[in-house]
Amino acid sequence: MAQRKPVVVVTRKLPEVIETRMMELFDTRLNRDDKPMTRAELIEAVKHADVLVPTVTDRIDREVITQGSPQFKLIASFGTGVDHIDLSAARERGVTVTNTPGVLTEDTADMTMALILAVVRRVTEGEHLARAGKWTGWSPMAMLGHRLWGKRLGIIGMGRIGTAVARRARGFGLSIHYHNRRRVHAALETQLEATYWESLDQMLAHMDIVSVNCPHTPATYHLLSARRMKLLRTHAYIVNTSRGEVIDEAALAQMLAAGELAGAGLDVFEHEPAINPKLLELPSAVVLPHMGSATIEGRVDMGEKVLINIRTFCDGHAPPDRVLETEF
Ligand code: 8YV
Repeated sequence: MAQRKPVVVVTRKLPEVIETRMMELFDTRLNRDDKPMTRAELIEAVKHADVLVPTVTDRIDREVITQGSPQFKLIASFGTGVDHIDLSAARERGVTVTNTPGVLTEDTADMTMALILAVVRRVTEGEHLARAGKWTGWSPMAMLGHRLWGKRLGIIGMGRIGTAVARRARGFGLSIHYHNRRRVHAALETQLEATYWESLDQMLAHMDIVSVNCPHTPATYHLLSARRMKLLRTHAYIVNTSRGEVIDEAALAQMLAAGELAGAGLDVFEHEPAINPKLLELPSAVVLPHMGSATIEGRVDMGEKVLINIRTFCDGHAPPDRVLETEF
Protein backbone atom coordinates (compact mmCIF):
# COMPACT_ATOMS: atom_id res chain seq x y z
CA MET A 1 0.00 0.00 0.00
CA ALA A 2 1.22 3.54 -0.76
CA GLN A 3 2.80 5.80 1.85
CA ARG A 4 -0.34 7.84 2.33
CA LYS A 5 -2.51 6.91 5.28
CA PRO A 6 -5.01 4.21 4.33
CA VAL A 7 -8.62 5.33 3.99
CA VAL A 8 -10.67 3.42 6.54
CA VAL A 9 -14.48 3.53 6.52
CA VAL A 10 -16.14 2.47 9.76
CA THR A 11 -19.81 1.64 9.29
CA ARG A 12 -21.08 2.04 12.89
CA LYS A 13 -20.27 4.05 16.01
CA LEU A 14 -17.51 2.39 18.04
CA PRO A 15 -16.16 3.16 21.56
CA GLU A 16 -14.63 6.64 21.79
CA VAL A 17 -11.15 5.33 22.61
CA ILE A 18 -11.16 3.16 19.49
CA GLU A 19 -12.44 5.91 17.22
CA THR A 20 -9.79 8.31 18.54
CA ARG A 21 -6.98 5.83 17.87
CA MET A 22 -8.46 5.00 14.49
CA MET A 23 -8.36 8.72 13.56
CA GLU A 24 -4.76 9.01 14.73
CA LEU A 25 -3.55 6.03 12.74
CA PHE A 26 -5.56 6.18 9.54
CA ASP A 27 -7.48 8.49 7.27
CA THR A 28 -10.68 7.42 8.97
CA ARG A 29 -14.31 8.11 8.07
CA LEU A 30 -16.45 7.52 11.14
CA ASN A 31 -20.18 7.08 11.45
CA ARG A 32 -20.78 9.44 14.35
CA ASP A 33 -24.57 9.16 14.46
CA ASP A 34 -24.50 5.35 14.15
CA LYS A 35 -27.15 5.25 11.44
CA PRO A 36 -26.70 1.92 9.60
CA MET A 37 -25.31 2.54 6.12
CA THR A 38 -27.56 1.88 3.17
CA ARG A 39 -26.51 -0.51 0.45
CA ALA A 40 -25.71 2.44 -1.82
CA GLU A 41 -23.55 3.99 0.91
CA LEU A 42 -21.67 0.71 1.40
CA ILE A 43 -20.97 0.48 -2.32
CA GLU A 44 -19.85 4.10 -2.34
CA ALA A 45 -17.57 3.33 0.62
CA VAL A 46 -15.74 0.43 -1.04
CA LYS A 47 -15.22 2.58 -4.12
CA HIS A 48 -13.12 5.00 -2.07
CA ALA A 49 -11.78 3.03 0.88
CA ASP A 50 -8.69 0.91 1.32
CA VAL A 51 -10.27 -0.73 4.34
CA LEU A 52 -13.86 -1.27 5.38
CA VAL A 53 -14.77 -1.91 9.03
CA PRO A 54 -18.27 -3.41 8.93
CA THR A 55 -20.37 -5.07 11.61
CA VAL A 56 -22.95 -7.81 11.61
CA THR A 57 -25.57 -5.29 10.42
CA ASP A 58 -23.85 -4.71 7.06
CA ARG A 59 -24.34 -7.23 4.27
CA ILE A 60 -21.05 -7.31 2.40
CA ASP A 61 -22.05 -9.54 -0.47
CA ARG A 62 -20.56 -10.20 -3.88
CA GLU A 63 -22.19 -7.16 -5.43
CA VAL A 64 -20.68 -4.84 -2.83
CA ILE A 65 -17.24 -6.48 -2.94
CA THR A 66 -16.95 -6.50 -6.72
CA GLN A 67 -17.69 -2.79 -6.88
CA GLY A 68 -14.69 -2.04 -4.70
CA SER A 69 -11.88 -0.06 -6.30
CA PRO A 70 -8.54 -1.81 -6.91
CA GLN A 71 -7.18 -0.16 -3.74
CA PHE A 72 -9.95 -1.78 -1.63
CA LYS A 73 -7.99 -4.61 -0.02
CA LEU A 74 -9.20 -5.29 3.51
CA ILE A 75 -12.48 -5.98 5.29
CA ALA A 76 -11.62 -5.72 8.99
CA SER A 77 -14.92 -6.80 10.49
CA PHE A 78 -15.88 -5.70 13.99
CA GLY A 79 -17.20 -9.02 15.32
CA THR A 80 -16.47 -12.72 15.28
CA GLY A 81 -19.15 -14.09 12.96
CA VAL A 82 -18.46 -13.52 9.28
CA ASP A 83 -21.69 -14.77 7.76
CA HIS A 84 -22.51 -11.22 6.62
CA ILE A 85 -19.48 -11.28 4.31
CA ASP A 86 -19.18 -13.21 1.05
CA LEU A 87 -15.82 -14.83 1.74
CA SER A 88 -15.40 -16.42 -1.67
CA ALA A 89 -16.14 -13.15 -3.46
CA ALA A 90 -13.53 -11.49 -1.23
CA ARG A 91 -10.96 -14.18 -1.98
CA GLU A 92 -11.61 -13.96 -5.72
CA ARG A 93 -11.10 -10.19 -5.61
CA GLY A 94 -7.98 -10.48 -3.47
CA VAL A 95 -9.65 -8.77 -0.52
CA THR A 96 -8.45 -9.99 2.88
CA VAL A 97 -11.05 -10.51 5.62
CA THR A 98 -10.32 -10.33 9.35
CA ASN A 99 -12.58 -10.69 12.41
CA THR A 100 -12.25 -10.32 16.19
CA PRO A 101 -12.26 -13.81 17.72
CA GLY A 102 -11.57 -14.65 21.34
CA VAL A 103 -12.40 -11.34 22.96
CA LEU A 104 -16.15 -11.90 23.20
CA THR A 105 -16.01 -15.52 24.27
CA GLU A 106 -16.55 -15.01 28.01
CA ASP A 107 -19.26 -12.36 27.60
CA THR A 108 -21.21 -14.50 25.16
CA ALA A 109 -20.87 -17.53 27.41
CA ASP A 110 -22.17 -15.44 30.34
CA MET A 111 -25.20 -14.45 28.29
CA THR A 112 -25.79 -18.06 27.32
CA MET A 113 -25.93 -18.98 31.01
CA ALA A 114 -28.16 -15.98 31.68
CA LEU A 115 -30.59 -17.24 29.06
CA ILE A 116 -30.47 -20.80 30.35
CA LEU A 117 -31.28 -19.56 33.85
CA ALA A 118 -33.89 -17.11 32.62
CA VAL A 119 -35.82 -19.59 30.57
CA VAL A 120 -35.57 -22.64 32.84
CA ARG A 121 -36.30 -20.66 36.03
CA ARG A 122 -38.80 -18.30 34.37
CA VAL A 123 -36.87 -15.20 35.42
CA THR A 124 -38.34 -12.78 32.88
CA GLU A 125 -41.86 -14.12 33.38
CA GLY A 126 -41.54 -13.51 37.10
CA GLU A 127 -40.11 -10.06 36.55
CA HIS A 128 -42.98 -9.10 34.26
CA LEU A 129 -45.52 -10.38 36.75
CA ALA A 130 -44.00 -8.39 39.60
CA ARG A 131 -43.68 -5.20 37.55
CA ALA A 132 -47.22 -5.51 36.27
CA GLY A 133 -48.44 -5.43 39.88
CA LYS A 134 -50.01 -8.86 39.38
CA TRP A 135 -48.17 -10.59 42.19
CA THR A 136 -50.64 -11.53 44.88
CA GLY A 137 -48.13 -13.11 47.25
CA TRP A 138 -46.07 -16.23 47.63
CA SER A 139 -47.66 -19.54 46.83
CA PRO A 140 -46.14 -23.05 46.88
CA MET A 141 -47.16 -23.75 43.33
CA ALA A 142 -46.51 -20.39 41.73
CA MET A 143 -43.87 -19.72 39.07
CA LEU A 144 -42.46 -23.22 39.11
CA GLY A 145 -39.58 -23.79 36.75
CA HIS A 146 -37.17 -26.69 36.64
CA ARG A 147 -34.02 -27.54 38.57
CA LEU A 148 -30.83 -27.07 36.58
CA TRP A 149 -28.66 -29.24 38.79
CA GLY A 150 -28.34 -32.74 37.34
CA LYS A 151 -29.78 -31.93 33.92
CA ARG A 152 -28.10 -32.60 30.58
CA LEU A 153 -26.83 -29.74 28.46
CA GLY A 154 -26.17 -30.45 24.79
CA ILE A 155 -23.82 -27.94 23.20
CA ILE A 156 -23.91 -27.65 19.42
CA GLY A 157 -20.51 -26.29 18.41
CA MET A 158 -17.69 -26.87 20.91
CA GLY A 159 -15.42 -24.01 19.86
CA ARG A 160 -14.25 -21.21 22.15
CA ILE A 161 -17.72 -20.10 23.20
CA GLY A 162 -19.15 -23.62 23.49
CA THR A 163 -16.23 -24.57 25.73
CA ALA A 164 -16.68 -21.44 27.88
CA VAL A 165 -20.37 -22.30 28.26
CA ALA A 166 -19.46 -25.85 29.28
CA ARG A 167 -17.08 -24.60 31.98
CA ARG A 168 -19.77 -22.39 33.47
CA ALA A 169 -22.51 -24.98 33.13
CA ARG A 170 -20.54 -27.51 35.13
CA GLY A 171 -20.67 -25.12 38.07
CA PHE A 172 -24.45 -25.26 37.84
CA GLY A 173 -24.40 -29.07 38.02
CA LEU A 174 -25.23 -29.65 34.38
CA SER A 175 -23.66 -32.61 32.63
CA ILE A 176 -21.95 -31.68 29.40
CA HIS A 177 -22.74 -33.25 26.05
CA TYR A 178 -21.67 -31.88 22.71
CA HIS A 179 -21.85 -32.24 18.98
CA ASN A 180 -19.11 -30.73 16.87
CA ARG A 181 -17.63 -31.20 13.42
CA ARG A 182 -14.55 -32.59 15.11
CA ARG A 183 -14.22 -34.26 18.47
CA VAL A 184 -12.32 -31.98 20.84
CA HIS A 185 -8.99 -32.93 22.41
CA ALA A 186 -9.27 -35.82 24.85
CA ALA A 187 -7.76 -33.71 27.66
CA LEU A 188 -10.51 -31.11 27.28
CA GLU A 189 -13.19 -33.79 27.16
CA THR A 190 -11.83 -35.24 30.39
CA GLN A 191 -11.61 -31.84 32.06
CA LEU A 192 -15.22 -31.04 31.19
CA GLU A 193 -16.37 -34.64 31.65
CA ALA A 194 -18.00 -34.06 28.30
CA THR A 195 -19.72 -36.69 26.19
CA TYR A 196 -19.24 -36.43 22.44
CA TRP A 197 -22.18 -37.27 20.21
CA GLU A 198 -21.22 -37.87 16.61
CA SER A 199 -24.89 -37.88 15.72
CA LEU A 200 -26.68 -34.62 16.43
CA ASP A 201 -30.01 -36.38 16.08
CA GLN A 202 -29.06 -38.85 18.79
CA MET A 203 -27.85 -36.13 21.10
CA LEU A 204 -30.99 -34.04 20.73
CA ALA A 205 -33.19 -36.96 21.72
CA HIS A 206 -31.42 -37.20 25.08
CA MET A 207 -30.95 -33.55 26.16
CA ASP A 208 -32.81 -31.35 28.63
CA ILE A 209 -31.26 -28.11 27.36
CA VAL A 210 -29.63 -27.46 24.00
CA SER A 211 -27.30 -24.51 23.44
CA VAL A 212 -26.46 -23.35 19.92
CA ASN A 213 -22.84 -22.17 19.78
CA CYS A 214 -21.77 -22.94 16.22
CA PRO A 215 -21.30 -20.32 13.51
CA HIS A 216 -23.84 -19.82 10.76
CA THR A 217 -22.50 -21.33 7.55
CA PRO A 218 -24.23 -22.97 4.59
CA ALA A 219 -23.75 -26.26 6.47
CA THR A 220 -25.42 -25.03 9.68
CA TYR A 221 -28.31 -23.11 8.12
CA HIS A 222 -31.47 -24.51 9.80
CA LEU A 223 -29.38 -27.17 11.49
CA LEU A 224 -32.18 -27.19 14.03
CA SER A 225 -34.86 -27.87 11.46
CA ALA A 226 -38.45 -28.79 12.30
CA ARG A 227 -37.53 -32.45 11.89
CA ARG A 228 -34.59 -32.20 14.29
CA MET A 229 -36.44 -30.15 16.89
CA LYS A 230 -39.11 -32.83 16.94
CA LEU A 231 -36.44 -35.20 18.23
CA LEU A 232 -36.23 -33.13 21.41
CA ARG A 233 -38.40 -34.18 24.29
CA THR A 234 -41.29 -31.89 25.23
CA HIS A 235 -39.59 -30.81 28.47
CA ALA A 236 -36.48 -29.61 26.58
CA TYR A 237 -35.27 -26.03 26.20
CA ILE A 238 -33.28 -24.40 23.40
CA VAL A 239 -30.91 -21.48 23.89
CA ASN A 240 -29.26 -19.59 21.03
CA THR A 241 -26.57 -16.92 21.32
CA SER A 242 -24.95 -17.70 17.97
CA ARG A 243 -26.96 -16.88 14.86
CA GLY A 244 -30.69 -17.01 14.26
CA GLU A 245 -30.27 -18.76 10.95
CA VAL A 246 -29.10 -21.96 12.65
CA ILE A 247 -32.68 -22.52 13.87
CA ASP A 248 -35.84 -22.68 11.79
CA GLU A 249 -37.42 -19.83 13.76
CA ALA A 250 -40.96 -20.28 12.41
CA ALA A 251 -40.91 -23.99 13.27
CA LEU A 252 -39.54 -23.22 16.74
CA ALA A 253 -42.29 -20.68 17.41
CA GLN A 254 -44.89 -23.16 16.27
CA MET A 255 -43.53 -25.93 18.48
CA LEU A 256 -43.35 -23.66 21.53
CA ALA A 257 -46.92 -22.51 20.95
CA ALA A 258 -48.04 -26.13 20.67
CA GLY A 259 -46.24 -27.08 23.89
CA GLU A 260 -43.93 -29.44 22.02
CA LEU A 261 -40.94 -27.75 23.66
CA ALA A 262 -40.69 -26.27 27.16
CA GLY A 263 -39.05 -22.99 26.23
CA ALA A 264 -36.42 -21.08 24.32
CA GLY A 265 -33.91 -18.38 25.24
CA LEU A 266 -32.96 -16.42 22.14
CA ASP A 267 -30.46 -13.61 21.70
CA VAL A 268 -30.35 -13.91 17.91
CA PHE A 269 -32.98 -14.21 15.19
CA GLU A 270 -33.28 -15.25 11.60
CA HIS A 271 -34.30 -11.84 10.26
CA GLU A 272 -32.83 -9.36 12.73
CA PRO A 273 -34.01 -6.98 13.97
CA ALA A 274 -37.38 -8.61 13.20
CA ILE A 275 -38.52 -11.29 15.63
CA ASN A 276 -41.17 -13.83 14.73
CA PRO A 277 -44.31 -12.23 16.25
CA LYS A 278 -45.43 -15.58 17.67
CA LEU A 279 -42.31 -15.70 19.84
CA LEU A 280 -43.13 -12.29 21.30
CA GLU A 281 -46.48 -13.57 22.54
CA LEU A 282 -45.12 -16.70 24.19
CA PRO A 283 -44.16 -16.57 27.88
CA SER A 284 -41.99 -19.65 27.29
CA ALA A 285 -39.70 -17.62 25.01
CA VAL A 286 -37.11 -15.26 26.47
CA VAL A 287 -35.98 -12.87 23.76
CA LEU A 288 -33.04 -10.47 23.84
CA PRO A 289 -31.86 -7.95 21.23
CA HIS A 290 -28.56 -9.60 20.15
CA MET A 291 -26.62 -8.44 23.20
CA GLY A 292 -24.50 -11.52 23.94
CA SER A 293 -21.23 -9.66 23.50
CA ALA A 294 -22.49 -6.26 24.59
CA THR A 295 -20.05 -5.25 27.31
CA ILE A 296 -17.98 -2.10 27.14
CA GLU A 297 -14.83 -4.15 27.81
CA GLY A 298 -15.70 -6.49 24.96
CA ARG A 299 -16.40 -3.69 22.52
CA VAL A 300 -13.07 -2.01 23.32
CA ASP A 301 -11.22 -5.33 22.94
CA MET A 302 -12.95 -5.90 19.61
CA GLY A 303 -11.93 -2.43 18.50
CA GLU A 304 -8.32 -3.08 19.53
CA LYS A 305 -8.32 -6.20 17.42
CA VAL A 306 -9.66 -4.29 14.43
CA LEU A 307 -6.88 -1.70 14.88
CA ILE A 308 -4.20 -4.39 15.06
CA ASN A 309 -5.57 -6.20 12.03
CA ILE A 310 -5.60 -3.02 9.93
CA ARG A 311 -2.20 -1.91 11.16
CA THR A 312 -0.43 -5.21 10.49
CA PHE A 313 -2.11 -5.58 7.12
CA CYS A 314 -1.16 -2.07 6.03
CA ASP A 315 2.41 -2.68 7.23
CA GLY A 316 2.58 -5.60 4.85
CA HIS A 317 2.25 -8.41 7.39
CA ALA A 318 -0.33 -11.15 7.73
CA PRO A 319 -3.02 -9.81 10.06
CA PRO A 320 -3.46 -12.01 13.15
CA ASP A 321 -7.17 -12.61 12.66
CA ARG A 322 -7.28 -13.39 9.00
CA VAL A 323 -10.39 -15.39 8.17
CA LEU A 324 -9.84 -18.32 5.86
CA GLU A 325 -12.81 -19.46 3.84
CA THR A 326 -11.99 -23.07 4.63
CA GLU A 327 -12.68 -22.48 8.33
CA PHE A 328 -16.33 -21.76 7.57
C1 8YV B 1 -21.12 -8.78 17.68
C2 8YV B 1 -21.61 -11.21 17.15
O1 8YV B 1 -21.45 -7.81 18.57
O2 8YV B 1 -19.27 -11.06 16.92
C3 8YV B 1 -20.29 -11.61 16.59
O3 8YV B 1 -20.28 -12.55 15.77
O4 8YV B 1 -22.54 -11.86 16.94
C4 8YV B 1 -21.87 -10.02 18.01
O5 8YV B 1 -21.85 -10.42 19.33
C5 8YV B 1 -21.44 -8.33 16.30
O6 8YV B 1 -21.17 -9.32 15.38
C6 8YV B 1 -20.68 -7.10 15.92
O7 8YV B 1 -20.51 -7.01 14.52
